[in-house]
This record gives sequence, C-alpha cells and structure tokens, in this order.
Amino acid sequence: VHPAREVIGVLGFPFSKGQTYDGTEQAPHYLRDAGIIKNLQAQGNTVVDHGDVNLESLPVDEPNTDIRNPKSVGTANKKLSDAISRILKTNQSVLTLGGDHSMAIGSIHGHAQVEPNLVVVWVDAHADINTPLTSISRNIHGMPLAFLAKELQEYMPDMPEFDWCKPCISVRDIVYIGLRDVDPSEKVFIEKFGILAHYMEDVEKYGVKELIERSLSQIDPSGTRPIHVSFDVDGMDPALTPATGTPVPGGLSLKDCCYLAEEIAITGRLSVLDIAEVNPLLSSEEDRNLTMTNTVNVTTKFYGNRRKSITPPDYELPRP
Ligand code: 4U7
Ligand code: MN
Ligand code: MN
Ligand code: MN
Repeated sequence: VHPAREVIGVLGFPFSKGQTYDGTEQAPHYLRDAGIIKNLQAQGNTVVDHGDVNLESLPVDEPNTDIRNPKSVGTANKKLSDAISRILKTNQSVLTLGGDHSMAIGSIHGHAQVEPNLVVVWVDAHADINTPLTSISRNIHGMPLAFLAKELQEYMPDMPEFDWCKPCISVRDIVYIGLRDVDPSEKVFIEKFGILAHYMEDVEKYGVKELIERSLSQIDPSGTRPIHVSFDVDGMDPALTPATGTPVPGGLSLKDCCYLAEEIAITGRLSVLDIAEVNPLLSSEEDRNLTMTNTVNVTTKFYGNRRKSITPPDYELPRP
C-alpha cells in the first residue's frame, strides 16, 4: 500500500487560456479568500501553501490558430507539471487550485512522473476528451484527456507546444462521474475504448453509494493505487456552483459530492486533487459566494472532514 501523504501542498494555477472567458485565473485568490486553507487546517490537516505557479511571462498566441492558445496553454501546463512533481517528491499531496480544466494536462502529467501507477477520477459534466481535430469549440479545456491518454495518440496531430507532454495514462485508468454533456466524437472514444463512464442517469439509477463503490473497485480492484481526482465544479449542479463557464443543468448534488469526497478520503490514497473551472467573474456576487462556499465545503471532505463531524486532535473539553 502506498505511504500516506500527510501534508497537503496547495498550489494555485491562475490560468484561463484553455477557454474563452476571463476569470478562472482569479479562482485561486477567491478560493483562498473563502478560507479553503483555514478550513483544512481547522480539521487537523497540515497545509503548506506553495503560492501560485508563476505565469507572468507566457508566450503570446496568434489569434487564428487551429486550436485556441496552444503556446500559452502548453507553456503554462509545463510549469504546472514541474511544480506538481516537485511538491509530490517532498511526499506532500497536492491540492491544485485552477484555473480552467486545461490544467489537468500539467497536473496529471506532473503526477504521473512521480506516481506512474495513478488512477484518474474525473468528476465533470463533460468528458474533456476531444482532440484538436474533433473539438468544435477549439478550447483546450475540452481536450486534456486526449493529450494524456496513450491510446488517443494516433488521433492527435503534431503539437510542438506540447512536445514535453508524453502521454502517461491509459484509457483504462480513467473513471468518469457526473457526465451529462458529451460530444458525439467523445462518445465514440468512450465506447471504442470502453472507458468507465458514469453519467448522471447512472447516478440516478444506482445511487451515489453504489456508484462510487463500483467506480473505485472497477478502476483499481486491488485498492492500492494513488488517486488523482480532477474535479470540474461544473460536475456539480449549477444551482450550487453557478460561477463557472460551461454550466449544464441536472448535475451532482451537494450530498453526492460530499459522499464521493468522503469515500475518496477514506481510501487514504488521494495524492492530487484539481479544483477546476471556478470563474468568479461570471456571476453575481451572491452566486460567486455560493460557488466558493460549496466548492470549499466539498474540498474539505476530500481531506477528512465528515458530515458525521470530526474532533480536531487537540480538542479538550472545558472544565469549570
Ligand atoms: B470543461 C465542449 F463542445 N465539449 O469541447 C468542448 F460542449 O473543462 C465543452 O469540462 C468542454 O468545462 C467543456 O468545448 C470543458 C463543448
Ligand atoms: Mn466541465
Ligand atoms: Mn472539465
Ligand atoms: Mn467548464
């Protein structure tokens, strides 16, 4: 069994060029402001804040490239990959605060350099497995898994900006939860490769309890492999996380997400968690606060906070 990574290293990735809206680059700031680190500490975790990945001097992309912003997305994610590997090598786990979901390219790549045996739990309304040739939007946040999965490479055009990114996972290492807006091309990949995919319909049909149990045992029957959770907040219902760029109605409830996160925490094998697609600039202040509150709440559940309540190790009952 993998040695537990007891200290949480928090790393911000203030980036938005994987899609077209400004705002996700400010999410790390808003999530820290909403108390994400204080909450983790209050429940007894040791947390080290590594600040944000420095993205000040990224190359500037030409406007009419085949896909949007290949240079800046490629360069930023290389930096993220290196930073994640560096932190994991000090035996901390990593909580990556994105950033749009193109961040999974760097995050999973960096993780795989240290933990080549990782499995990926992808919580999202979307499958994010378009290639530059199948994508309608041309936005790289809809493509990260195509960059990462070995089996997809024969469908990938040559992309010099991503030469550093060697495919490092198999389609067999991925399980999706929460899908409800999958493009035809993505559906073909899922079926062709038999990728484990749990759609919202399945959450309804089997309930979150059975689905999580099944997901974890399907992807890793031995229950020994390091877990990478890539959590796109649009996997949650937009009533809970309205401040996001591509909301899709009918998503995971707060209860679903808490249960999922609690079960992942219980495995003791979470080594990287991405929080992606929070966009503080796309909603009213009220909806922004709601999004931060719910995102922070679920995040703490991944690190041992329980709805049945926990007592910090140093708590002492007062005596008169
Ligand atoms: B996200 C989409 F076409 N599939 O490729 C695309 F519907 O990280 C959406 O999950 C991608 O939020 C959404 O642009 C990316 C679209
Ligand atoms: Mn999504
Ligand atoms: Mn996504
Ligand atoms: Mn999105």
